[in-house]
Amino acid sequence: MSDLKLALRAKINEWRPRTKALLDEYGEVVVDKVKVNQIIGGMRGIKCLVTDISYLDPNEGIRYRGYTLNEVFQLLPKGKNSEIPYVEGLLYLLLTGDVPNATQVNDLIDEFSKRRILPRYVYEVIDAWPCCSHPMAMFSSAILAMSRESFFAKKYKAGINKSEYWDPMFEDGLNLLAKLPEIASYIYAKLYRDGKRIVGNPDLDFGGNFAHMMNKPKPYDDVSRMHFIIHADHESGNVSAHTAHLVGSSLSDVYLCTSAMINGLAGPLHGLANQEVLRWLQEVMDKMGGEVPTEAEMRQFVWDTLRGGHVVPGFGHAVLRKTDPRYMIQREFSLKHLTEDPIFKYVDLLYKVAPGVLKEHGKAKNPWPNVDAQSGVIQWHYGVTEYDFYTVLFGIGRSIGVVANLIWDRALNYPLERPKSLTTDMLEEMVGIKQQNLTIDMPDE
Ligand code: HAX
Repeated sequence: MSDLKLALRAKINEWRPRTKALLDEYGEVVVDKVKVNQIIGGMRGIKCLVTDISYLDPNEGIRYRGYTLNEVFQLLPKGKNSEIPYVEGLLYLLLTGDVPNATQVNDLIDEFSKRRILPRYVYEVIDAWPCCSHPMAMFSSAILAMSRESFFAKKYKAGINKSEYWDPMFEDGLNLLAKLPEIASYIYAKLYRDGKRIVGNPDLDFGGNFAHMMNKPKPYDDVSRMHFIIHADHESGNVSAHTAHLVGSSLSDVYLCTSAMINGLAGPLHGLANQEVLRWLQEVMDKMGGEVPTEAEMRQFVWDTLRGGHVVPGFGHAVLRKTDPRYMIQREFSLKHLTEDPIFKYVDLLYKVAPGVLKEHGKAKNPWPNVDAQSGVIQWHYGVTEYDFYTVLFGIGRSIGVVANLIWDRALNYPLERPKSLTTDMLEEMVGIKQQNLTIDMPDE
C-alpha cells in the first residue's frame, strides 16, 4: 500500500469519530435559517454542506486545508528548475491535510506515471465526435466512457463493507487523475493539431508531462502547474464541486461524478467564463484595430456590454467580495512574464476600470475580478490560442479537488443528498400573500 494511502487511512480513522459525534450528539443544533430569497436565489449562502478540503472566506479567498494559496505555493515541494510546486504535492495536501515532503511527492509522481496510460477505446470515443464539437463535451464523454474501469463499482457489486468504500474510490480517483492530461492533450491534438498526438513521458510530473504533450516549452510546465493548483478546489457549493458531490451521494463512481461536474463547469457563468473573457477582449481589440484603448474607451466598452444586457465576463462572484487571490497569483506571474503582451495590457486596463463601472452600475455584489479574468490571457501568451480549450484546463485542475472530496465523502459515509422542495403556492402562503388550504410538510421545531 502506498505511503499516501496509509497516511490517508490513519487520517480517516482519526476523523470518523468527529463526524459521528456531531451527528449523534449535536444533530439537532440549528446552524442556519433559510430565507425566501435564498430558496429562489440559487441557495446563496445557506450553510448546508460540509467539506474539510477547502474553505472560501468571502474577503480572503480560498484556503486549501487551512493554507492560503500563497502559503500553498511556498510550502509544497518544487522541481529543481521550477517556480511552481508539483501538482502531485497538492493532491497529497488536499487528501491528508499534511504538507508532503519531497519523497512523498516523488512517490506520488511515480504512482501517477504508472496509471497514466489510456485504454484504446478512450481515443476512439474522442475520435467519434463530429467536427466543431466543444472540447468540454468531448472531455466529459471520454471520462464517462472509463466508468467501466471503476473498482468502486465492481467492489460495490461484490458487496464491499461500507467502511471500506473510500479505498476503491481512492484507486479510481488516482487512476482518473493520472489520465486527465493524456485525455486533454489528445483532445487538443485532435481538434487543433490534425490529430498529431505527442506520446507522454513517464519521467515527467503531472504539469511537466502535460506541457510536453501540448508541445509547449518552458515555462508552460509551470503555467500548467499553477493553473491546475489554483483551480483545484473552491469549497463545495460551486456548480462543479457540488455536482460531483451530489452525483457521488448516490454512490456513482468517480468517472460518472467527474464527467457530471465537467458538464456543470462548461457553463458560461462558471468555468466557460475564461474563454468568454478572451472573446470579449478580442472584440474590443478588433474594434480598436489592435490599439490599446484609453481608460475612457475601455470604460465605454464595459458600459456597452452592461447596457446590452450582458455580464462582464471574469468579474463578480457568488461568494467572494474582493479580488480573487487566484486572479492575483496569475497577475503576479503575468507581471513577471507577460508585461509586453498586448492582450495582457488589455487585461491590466480592464482590471483598472471594470470594478469602478460595475460599482456605478450598482448590480453586481462583487465588482472585482475572479480567476477567469486572467487565466485565458496566460494561455494565449504561451500559444494556446484556441480558447474553447481553456475550460478543459480548468476541468483538469478542478478534478483534483473533486476527487479528494469524493474519497472523503465515502470515507465519512455522507448520505444521499436530498433537499426538500416547496411550490410557489406554498411559499406565497408562508409569507402571507394568499391563504390556501395546503399542508406544508415541515419538520418539528
Ligand atoms: N457583469 C454584469 N452584471 C453582473 C456581473 C458582471 N460581471 N456580476 C454580477 N452581475 C449582476 C448579476 O447578473 C445580477 O443581475 P440580475 O439581478 O439582473 O440577475 C446582479 O448583478 C447580482 O448578482 P450577484 O449577486 O452579484 O452575483 P451572482 O451570485 O448572482 O452571480 C456570477 C455570480 C459569477 C455568476 C456573476 O458575477 C457573473 O455572471 N459574472 C460574470 C461571469 C463570470 O465571470 N463567471 C465566473 C465566476 C467564477 C467562476 O465560477 N469560475 O468558474
